Amino acid sequence: MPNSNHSQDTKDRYFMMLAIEQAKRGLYTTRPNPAVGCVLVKADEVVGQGFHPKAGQPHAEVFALKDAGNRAVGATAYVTLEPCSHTGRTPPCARALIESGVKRVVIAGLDPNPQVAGRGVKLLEEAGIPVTVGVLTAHAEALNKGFLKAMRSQMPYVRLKIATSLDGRTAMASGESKWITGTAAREDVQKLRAQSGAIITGSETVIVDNPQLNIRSSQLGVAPEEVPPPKIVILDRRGRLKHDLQSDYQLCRRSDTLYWREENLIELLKSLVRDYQCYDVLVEAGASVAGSFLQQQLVDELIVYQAPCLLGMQARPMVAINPLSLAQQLRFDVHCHEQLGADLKLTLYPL
Ligand code: AOF
Ligand code: ZN
Repeated sequence: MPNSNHSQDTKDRYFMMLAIEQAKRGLYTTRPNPAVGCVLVKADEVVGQGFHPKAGQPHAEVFALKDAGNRAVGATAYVTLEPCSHTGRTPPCARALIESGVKRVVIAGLDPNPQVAGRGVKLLEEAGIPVTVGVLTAHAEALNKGFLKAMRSQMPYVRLKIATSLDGRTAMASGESKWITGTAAREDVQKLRAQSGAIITGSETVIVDNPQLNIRSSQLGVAPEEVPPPKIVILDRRGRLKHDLQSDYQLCRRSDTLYWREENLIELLKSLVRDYQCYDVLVEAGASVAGSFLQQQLVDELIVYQAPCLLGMQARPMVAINPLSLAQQLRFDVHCHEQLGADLKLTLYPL
């Protein structure tokens, strides 16, 4: 807890960190809304806190104001996203803050939602409340990569997840693949799924693996049934999953399955944002789908779970790409590496 000797900047960062911790509590349940947290501080003490739990329910600021009661008067509000100015499913938070009597507002970053986009700050300033923008922006934005990218560019944030051996193999030639990575890595995949509005897979994966692609983890901090189920998209360009076959495969039986029969992946991604409000997209598929996404530069983040084993030359490779020379290689920046059980997790950004 900062004391009176600390500078205002240090205090602002500290309390914004607490607001970010609040926001994280909604990470798996707010879709398609962003995860947002709010902390109210008076005389260096937290007097109220809250987060946005679910689309349709009140926003973070409202919960924090309720928590603080009349202690909100004269407090500083720390919010991880610009308070909204629009009447959506709930009334505008900027108004609620003004009416509560807070004396200052600190926000991590502006809300690019065209319905807000600076108007929240404007409302507060017009009411005579000083606003500081830009405290721990990157930290706060890391929670809402999909929402932010979709609002800014109408394209989703695409994560490509691949589980491989040391020699980059994802299954034996027969298709056998359960399991190459251990339980800790597979639990981590549950978090990726729970963050995603849609999961894209290929018909080949459905036929060979019959995956469930469901959320069943007890490690999310919320019950799996609280997580809005991701839409399942099956790339089925050759129409191999005919209607009469559907009952044989678990994914095909899900009512929210979308079959995509076109070649155009960009159109699919745009449609997921525009028609389904899916802002975070996870690709879990075989080598050819993974290769298409990479080669068309549609991947924002590559996540590789690498098991310390060798599966050999006959086993299936991780991506079907065919660079003709070293100059055509696909390269990445290693953003993060960690060990999960016996396996490695690499988070990479395409260069
Ligand atoms: C805030 N605080 O905690 C969140 C905000 O449909 P609604 O009424 O829930 O509005 C959703 C939009 O509000 C969402 O797209 C984003 O722009 C903003 N989210 N704003 O002041 C919050 N979650
Ligand atoms: Zn709001």
